[in-house]
Amino acid sequence: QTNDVEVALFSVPSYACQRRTTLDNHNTNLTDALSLLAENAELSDEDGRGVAFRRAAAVLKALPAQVTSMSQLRGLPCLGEHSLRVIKDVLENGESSEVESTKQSERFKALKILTGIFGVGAKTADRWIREGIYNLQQLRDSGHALNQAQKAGLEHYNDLNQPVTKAEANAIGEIVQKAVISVLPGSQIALTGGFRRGKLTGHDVDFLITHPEEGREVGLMSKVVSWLESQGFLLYQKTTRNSYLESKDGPARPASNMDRFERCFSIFKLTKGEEQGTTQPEKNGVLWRAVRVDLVVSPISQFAFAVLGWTGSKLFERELRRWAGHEKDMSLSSHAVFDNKQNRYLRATSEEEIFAYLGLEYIPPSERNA
Ligand code: DGT
Ligand code: MG
Repeated sequence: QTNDVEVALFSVPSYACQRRTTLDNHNTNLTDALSLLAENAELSDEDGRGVAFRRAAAVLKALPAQVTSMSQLRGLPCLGEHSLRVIKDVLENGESSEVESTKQSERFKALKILTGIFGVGAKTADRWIREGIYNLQQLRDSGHALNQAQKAGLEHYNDLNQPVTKAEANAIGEIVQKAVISVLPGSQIALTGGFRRGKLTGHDVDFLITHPEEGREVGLMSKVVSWLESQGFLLYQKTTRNSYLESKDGPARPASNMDRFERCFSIFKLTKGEEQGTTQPEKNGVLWRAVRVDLVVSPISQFAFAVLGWTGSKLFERELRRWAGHEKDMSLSSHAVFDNKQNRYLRATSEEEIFAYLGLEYIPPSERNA
């Protein structure tokens, strides 16, 4: 007889876009810990560390079973010294001391509260914290001048920090659908973001809008927004103009990973009961709630790239672009893919074609939850 326990070794490819990652995560104890450290790094302007923790968490999300011992991790990619230390702590002690101390730190708590305000990013939150502002009341009392987005964010703080359900996303989808066909018959919408990946809740609802005839989508956003406003559906909106046409450096090389589609950041006023299947009683007699909604308009010629780019997850997108650049000498964006070797753009009308160009097995949205 032997006391050797057979330890299953997992094998995982190193880019998240080479893996199938469903929502069925067998290692939430570990991925929650690593995700919290990633979030803390991102909120502290340490993006490199943030990505390292995100990559480590994503590897664990892709495993077919729960990890119970460090020896099972041998040979897995993306697990750096720091991530391994956190994992070891959780496996051996049930929790990570670094995660627990981060969670309890006044700075982290304040960053979470302040960036929970729509329109407030890590930089602004950090500046306020250095002035001694740690919560909403201190912010209100400080007399700081807030921009329109932040005012709306503060006003609807509780609603916007309550997860959006799939039923609510569907209800908003029907409203957006009605808006687009009212202002331009034949227009089409696609639900993107986390809900397209099968998530049951989200922090917002993301839609892509297009029209099957190239060029007809020009001017569409302002008409859709006006329609929604006239019907009383918008509590706040800010539309940013597409700068793609004016850009000199080409669609595959945006200044950052922000793309150049015409985009509307909005806060919807969703009447309760408008979503199907809710049994929720109205609270305090309030008959509606605020929901963050992002609208993006894409010309049909770029639609497949836009759908791929807006479906996420964020890490999956980042890994797709890294794969394209490092492994295929191509530049991928939400507009196009440029083949540096052939010195030309490659056309695509479906996500499947884009994966094929990149030499990747097709991964459906429900398996992009890296
Ligand atoms: P959520 O909303 O927190 O439940 O999760 P997601 O996955 O829907 O994340 P979200 O809404 O922040 O973004 C949806 C996807 O769209 C995300 O995976 C990456 C992409 N995305 C977000 N903002 C931009 C942007 O400015 N440009 C491009 N190209 N993509 C973006
Ligand atoms: Mg989303």
